[in-house]
Formats: sequence, structure tokens, C-alpha cells
Amino acid sequence: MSERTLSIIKPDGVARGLVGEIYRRFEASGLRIIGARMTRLDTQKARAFYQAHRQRPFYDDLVAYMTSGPIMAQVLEGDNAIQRNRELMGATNPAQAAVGTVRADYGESIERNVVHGSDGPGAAREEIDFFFRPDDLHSR
Ligand code: FUP
Repeated sequence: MSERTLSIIKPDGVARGLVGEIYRRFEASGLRIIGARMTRLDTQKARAFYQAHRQRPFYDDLVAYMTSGPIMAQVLEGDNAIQRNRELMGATNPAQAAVGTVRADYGESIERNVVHGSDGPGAAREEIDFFFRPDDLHSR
């Protein structure tokens, strides 16, 4: 079943020039990029995006990191897109991520782990709406 998911290349990924390599991996795996935009989160937006983590000890550091530079946000579409993007990303902690995943190849730490991907259909809908208007998405 065709699905959509929200992907983010985090500030370290943009700063290190990894956008093209990560986009290549999306397209090589058959995921279609149907919307994309570069933006920089302010503190209020980053706090809202990660509100599920607001009680966690790493929340303030995560918000500071996510506001430290521009990010690339994209909507990926394809069969089982949510799970497939998570497989391309690898585990949250790069030290535990499977060989050949983005986080294993490029992640520096559990915080600076290069990419974000929605973890389920509800999150995907909310996160896509957070960054995109419907007419900025080009399903195909
Ligand atoms: P994921 O879905 O793999 O991005 O992981 P989580 O939703 O569990 O975590 C979201 C982000 O919180 C991670 F990408 C980085 C940050 N985080 C930490 O900084 N420390 C932790 O111990 C766990 C998560």
C-alpha cells in the first residue's frame, strides 16, 4: 500500500553536504520525493516538533541542536514508505545501527544522528502537515 512519510536531514547532515547522498539512497530504494524544502526551525517550532519528548532529559539539547542550522524536510512516498525509510535510516543510536544505513555511515552520536523519519502513520500525517501544505506535495 502506498504511504507517505516525513523525513528530515538534520543540521549536521546539511552542514556536512550529505543531502545529495541521502536523496540518492531514497531514490535508489524506490521512494519518491514528492515535496522538499529547506528551513530553519526556531526554538518554538523545534519544541513543538519534539513535544513527545518534552519530559526527557535530552529535550533541551535536542532542541538546541535542531535549531543550530538549516534542515531539509521532505515527504517520501511509496509502498510501505514509513518502515522502508526507517530501514534506510537505521537505529536511533548510530553505534547500534545496521551496516549500510545512513546513521551507521554518517551518524556521530545518538543526538547527531543525521536524519529523522516518522515512526508511524499518525506521526507521518502530523509531521507532513507541520512542514507542508497539500499543494506543495506532488504525488506520482
Ligand atoms: P528516532 O525515531 O529513531 O528518531 O528516535 P526517537 O524518536 O526515540 O528520538 C528522537 C530524537 O531524540 C533522536 F533522533 C535523537 C534524540 N535522542 C537523544 O538525543 N537521546 C536519546 O537518548 C534518545 C533520543
